[in-house]
Amino acid sequence: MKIYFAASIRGGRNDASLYQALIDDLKTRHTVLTEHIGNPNLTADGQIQLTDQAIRDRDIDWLKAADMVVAETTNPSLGVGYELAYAEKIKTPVLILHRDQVNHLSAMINGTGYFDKIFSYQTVADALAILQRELP
Ligand code: 6IA
Repeated sequence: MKIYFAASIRGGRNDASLYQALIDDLKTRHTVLTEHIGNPNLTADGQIQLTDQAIRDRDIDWLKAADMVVAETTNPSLGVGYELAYAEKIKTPVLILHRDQVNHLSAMINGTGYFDKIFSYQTVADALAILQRELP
């Protein structure tokens, strides 16, 4: 399955190593179109070769090509919110991983009936178990 992994970039990179662990696990069974999201060298204020428009257009092309979106939403991100709404609009299935003990998921995501696979977790091991169960 082709997976679009979405997580915070300019929203903050505190969880970058967590994203990398989730992507590494998904890659053992699936194709991850956006594996750069876990790259520790990708910083919120880093230098980029692409314009913001090119980044947005390339990401939307990948989103349209994906069979599934997996989003880690604990660190709030406007980009991830946009991608989730886009996935809803084009009816791509979505799985959301969120650490409720860190903060509450936006009502705009939690309150959208389309997002029916929202999993609260605490540890990386919990998140990996969810991915292995839901996306074998
Ligand atoms: O608003 P955010 O930046 O937190 O949005 C993050 C989401 O938007 C991710 O799920 C990505 O799919 C997408 N996104 C945002 N920025 C980029 C990017 N480069 N490259 C790829 N996807 C992106 C930004 C360059 C960086 C040095 C600031």
